[in-house]
Amino acid sequence: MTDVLTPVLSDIWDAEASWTLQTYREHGGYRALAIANDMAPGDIVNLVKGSNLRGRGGAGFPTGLKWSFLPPPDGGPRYLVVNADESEPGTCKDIPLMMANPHVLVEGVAITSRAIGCDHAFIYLRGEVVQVYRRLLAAVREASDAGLLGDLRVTVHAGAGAYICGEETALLDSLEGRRGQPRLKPPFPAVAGLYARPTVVNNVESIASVPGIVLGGAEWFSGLGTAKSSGHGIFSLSGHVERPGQYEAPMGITLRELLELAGGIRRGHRLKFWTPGGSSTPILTQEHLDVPLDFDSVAAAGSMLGTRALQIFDETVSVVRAVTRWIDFYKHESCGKCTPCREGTYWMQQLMHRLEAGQGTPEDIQTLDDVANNIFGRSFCALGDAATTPVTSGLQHFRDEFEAGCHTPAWELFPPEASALE
Ligand code: L3W
Ligand code: SF4
Repeated sequence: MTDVLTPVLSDIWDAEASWTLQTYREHGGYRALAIANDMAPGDIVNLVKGSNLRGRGGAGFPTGLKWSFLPPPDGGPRYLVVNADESEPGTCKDIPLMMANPHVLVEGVAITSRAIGCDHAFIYLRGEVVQVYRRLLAAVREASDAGLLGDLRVTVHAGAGAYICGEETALLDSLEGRRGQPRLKPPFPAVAGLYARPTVVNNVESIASVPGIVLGGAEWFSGLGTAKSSGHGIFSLSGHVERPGQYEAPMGITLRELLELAGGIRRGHRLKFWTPGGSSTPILTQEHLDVPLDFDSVAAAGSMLGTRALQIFDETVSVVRAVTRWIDFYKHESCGKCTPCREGTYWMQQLMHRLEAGQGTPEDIQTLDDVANNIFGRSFCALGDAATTPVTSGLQHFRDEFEAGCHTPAWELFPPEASALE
């Protein structure tokens, strides 16, 4: 089964001092940059376009296409901003990647900056992960001192820990020193981004995939995975599995295969529900074990691939309790800019807490469904839509547990000690 793994981004994670320039270079690091430095910028863009790399931050937008949306150079600045604000519940791929091998990201930043003609790149990191901040700063300094970055300036910026700052335009506002709230799109950042200048915003894993594409070629990368979801990706498994962690594998691998790698569901238990890409992606169940984890197949199964954050829950977990915790999160993280999300997440939270306590009514379930459906499609940014998915997908697959919440508290139906993670 281990031959399914494709360690490209994670190839040196187990090496001693894997985060240092020396170790990275011993494993071929910065060879891709040397190749890219001899290429015309347009050829690098075409290479990434030809690889069919799709954004690894959740939306899956084609990376090379995004780069090609930048208007022609006009003599003014243009920026690369790496979205390292990893905050989606269950998502734990970018932070381990930056901790274990920050240089692959720095090399990707240098290549991408050359491709898009930028001389100042930013890495926007969530503020809580201070150890990653230090590691990135050290890696940028090492690369710069070794003369690898030329005239490129790389700024590592630590945010203040708001989920909304992972939304690309809120991130840009935050980077400019304002309160992080989404901007109206269009104009997209490619046209008017940081300081209203053309800006490419890409996820950490997308940019870190670029050196491998330069070395392996577009054909190699597009030959991995599926026709419409090329390459390899990091799948993070958490929750009730024997060996939670990050597994790098071709796109299109199934949860059944990943569970085999991760030692299966914890002993003596069985799969109840899971998320393919964090709490923003509708939950799936046992019947979806063989759905290929690529953008289209997961969408056809009624969910989204998202960030490949596979949160695994066994039969001891109350769906009502899990949904309540997620709604608490979205209510807390709603930036408050638009009414459907600001007010709707508050109402969903009230209703979920009533149901969790066994004090709900059948009308509450109807109201919950109505509120979710009135947030969806009427919110200013994707957070509002995302907040509804735990509720609507929970009701779709486990309505009986919501109905039970009209008379029995979740902690009686599912005693907390049975569902504890060891
Ligand atoms: C120029 C056009 N650029 C689209 C660009 C756009 C953006 C990218 C994708 O949300 C999802 C969300 C979360 N000209 C363009 C254009 N672009 N049309 O393409 O855009 P979009 O709007 O499809 O998505 P988004 O706003 O980036 C991301 C979901 O991911 N998600 C969240 C994950 C959270 C993390 C984290 O914590 N790190 O990633 C999980 O599922 O719900 O649907 O760059 O500018 N005509
Ligand atoms: Fe803010 Fe929520 Fe509206 Fe997005 S949907 S702008 S997070 S209030």
